[in-house]
Amino acid sequence: MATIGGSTLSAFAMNTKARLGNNRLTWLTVVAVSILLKRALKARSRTKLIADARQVAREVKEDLEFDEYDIIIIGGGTAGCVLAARLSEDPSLRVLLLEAGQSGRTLKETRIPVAYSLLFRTKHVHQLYTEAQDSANGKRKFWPRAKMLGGCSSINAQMAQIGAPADFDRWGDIIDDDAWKWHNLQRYFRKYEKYVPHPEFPDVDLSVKGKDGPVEIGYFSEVSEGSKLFIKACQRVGIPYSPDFNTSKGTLGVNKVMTFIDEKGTRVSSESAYLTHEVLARPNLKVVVNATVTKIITEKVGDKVKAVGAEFAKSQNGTRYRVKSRREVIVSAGAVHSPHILLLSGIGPAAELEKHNIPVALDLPGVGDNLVDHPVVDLYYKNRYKDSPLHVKPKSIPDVFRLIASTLQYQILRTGALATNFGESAAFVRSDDRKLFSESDYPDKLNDTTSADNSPDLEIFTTPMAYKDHGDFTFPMHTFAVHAVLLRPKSKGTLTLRSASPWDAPVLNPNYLKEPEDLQKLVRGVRLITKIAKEEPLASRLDLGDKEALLDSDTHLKTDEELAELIKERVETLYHPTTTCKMAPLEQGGVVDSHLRVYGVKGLRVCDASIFPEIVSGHTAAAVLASAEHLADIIRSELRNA
Ligand SMILES: Cc1cc2nc3c(=O)[nH]c(=O)nc-3n(C[C@H](O)[C@H](O)[C@H](O)COP(=O)(O)OP(=O)(O)OC[C@H]3O[C@@H](n4cnc5c(N)ncnc54)[C@H](O)[C@@H]3O)c2cc1C
Ligand SMILES: *[C@@H]1O[C@H](CO)[C@@H](O)[C@H](O)[C@H]1NC(C)=O
Ligand SMILES: *[C@@H]1O[C@H](CO)[C@@H](O)[C@H](O)[C@H]1NC(C)=O
Ligand SMILES: *[C@@H]1O[C@H](CO)[C@@H](O)[C@H](O)[C@H]1NC(C)=O
Ligand SMILES: CC(=O)N[C@H]1CO[C@H](CO)[C@@H](O)[C@@H]1O
Repeated sequence: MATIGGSTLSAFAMNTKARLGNNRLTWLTVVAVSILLKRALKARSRTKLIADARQVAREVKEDLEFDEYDIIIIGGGTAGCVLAARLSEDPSLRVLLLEAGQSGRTLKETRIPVAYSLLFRTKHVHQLYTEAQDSANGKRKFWPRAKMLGGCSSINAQMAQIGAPADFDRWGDIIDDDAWKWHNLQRYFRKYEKYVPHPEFPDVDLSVKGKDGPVEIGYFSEVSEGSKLFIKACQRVGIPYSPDFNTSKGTLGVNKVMTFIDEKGTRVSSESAYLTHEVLARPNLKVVVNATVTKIITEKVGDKVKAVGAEFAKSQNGTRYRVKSRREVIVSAGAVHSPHILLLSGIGPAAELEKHNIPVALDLPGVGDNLVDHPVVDLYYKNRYKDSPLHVKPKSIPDVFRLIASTLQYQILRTGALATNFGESAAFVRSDDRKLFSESDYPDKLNDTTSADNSPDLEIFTTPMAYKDHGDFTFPMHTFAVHAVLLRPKSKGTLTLRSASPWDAPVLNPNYLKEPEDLQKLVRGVRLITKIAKEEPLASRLDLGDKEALLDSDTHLKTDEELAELIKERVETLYHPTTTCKMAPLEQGGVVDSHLRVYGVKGLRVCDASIFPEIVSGHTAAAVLASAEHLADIIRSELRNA
């Protein structure tokens, strides 16, 4: 196991070494950095996690009875950890959590805010790709999804932004249940949250923040000078300062983003927040790692289908184990894997299942439909002051010394290059804001896809340096990057089976930019970036005189048609797929009802980003955490009233 201990150097050090070659000085620095980080993080291995399946389950053989639990949770990700912790608060419920990967918090790349992208190409992350995107120059896009406890909350950019309040009012309208509307749902954001005040941000209204939830959030990440100046430049182009993106008045405005980072400068994942020593010590909770669920077991009861358990294995040809559920199975495997598991279990569009010879347990057309994601386009600028954290991926001996200095700074002060979450400042705007996009420049009236007049459809955010290929390509010079995100895309896609094997990734097609108006809105977003970049005080930090081809120094001179070409070429995922098991009425393609019960199957629910009735106009982790807190309450009250 890749613990932070002993002689095991993690991928962090290995990556560094791979880049530097094999000389003795390099080795010494790598060892030094590793030891420092080990001391800095004091991570302990999770002794209570169960890796030996025989402790909790029986092999699939005809003559065996199977181990029984009240509730089986599939996937120990962002939602799964919340559900496991909250449901096991009731000592009479026997809860089993099955997670495909290992512990996330024992990997130091998940603890150090800046380091997460180093995990993307490792065994701790599902290496997924979309189909070729017809409307985006035919490219396939890399879609990393975490395979570890905490799920994507262990590898995300830690931006703690909820979405707009009206997004949730729309959820409530779609499923016709006020419990999902903002005025009710906000209590679950408060429930998971522990906002820790920061002296530099006195304007946050503490009365509307959670105080004693398990998930610490605040302003404890490092912010580069460029990201600070971006906030000022945005105000000069007409984007108001927002003291706190939470507001019931809407989320429009610009500021530094709050982060899922604690006072000690370490990432807060749903594993680190919810699967504490105390929780793992509960006799009624079993958390199994290295357990990939291959299907949900269903039975026909009269004319009803009932979920009665799950099958899992460690690897493709490993022993299959089976467990039984007395009450229910909750699928929390994320927006990619939850619909995948339902399809593998015969729950989904009948024609799709028959194509792969999977016996149809229930024809449910919505499974895998409505796949939607936030597309993002990056613009790259020169950093004139050469103070970007380029050395976190060292390419020279001086870089190595800078990395050691940053490591010491992180260890002692919890600040510096290692403490940035990368997504530092953000502006939330509307593509129909006439102050930003004048009628003479943009006469077209685009369809409004926002959730309300004060909700955004574009986000512009900054990173302290530029990258491509999800961090695989670092620029050879000091840079600063600004990114445009389409928050309410009209384009939707599908998730279907590649084969009947649980070990083959599903076919993913988000149909990026398929709807022409999505592209038009992104053109406005990119145009806005070019204006902000030319505005003081940011402009003098960026060297627009450098005509290096990798940079966007001249992008402001491009026509809208040229910007559209740039967008089609560069568009990538912001890693936010949702809505593949949509909470909506059955006749509108819904998969789950307002209690997240799968239509037509007893004892089966889904809870994670796949149930979003619509994608939120912000970052997705917060809404996943709140949905899981909400479901835990729903289940407990059902049990009380049973
Ligand atoms: C790189 C990246 C950056 C992001 N940045 C941000 C950000 O800054 N802010 C933000 O709010 N959101 C961000 N997001 C998105 C956000 O993290 C996700 O939307 C959210 O965490 C999803 O939660 P989930 O519970 O739906 O799924 P996940 O957290 O992905 O959990 C799914 C879990 O199920 C497990 N699993 C899958 N299949 C099986 C199986 N067959 N058997 C057993 N277990 C299985 C997986 O291993 C995983 O642990 C980012 C995501 C990524 C990947
Ligand atoms: C899980 O499996 C991997 C790969 O087979 C192995 O390296 C690791 O030690 C296992 N995890 C645990 C907690 O046993
Ligand atoms: C599992 O077995 C199949 C054939 O039975 C083989 O093709 C495959 O490579 C094996 N997979 C692994 C991971 O060993
Ligand atoms: C708005 O949506 C309608 C219906 O989907 C479509 O016909 C129209 O072309 C869209 N308008 C723009 C400007 O894209
Ligand atoms: C819904 C909510 O929490 N809104 C509050 C967010 O913070 C601002 C102050 O910054 C308050 O005015 C809102 O009421």
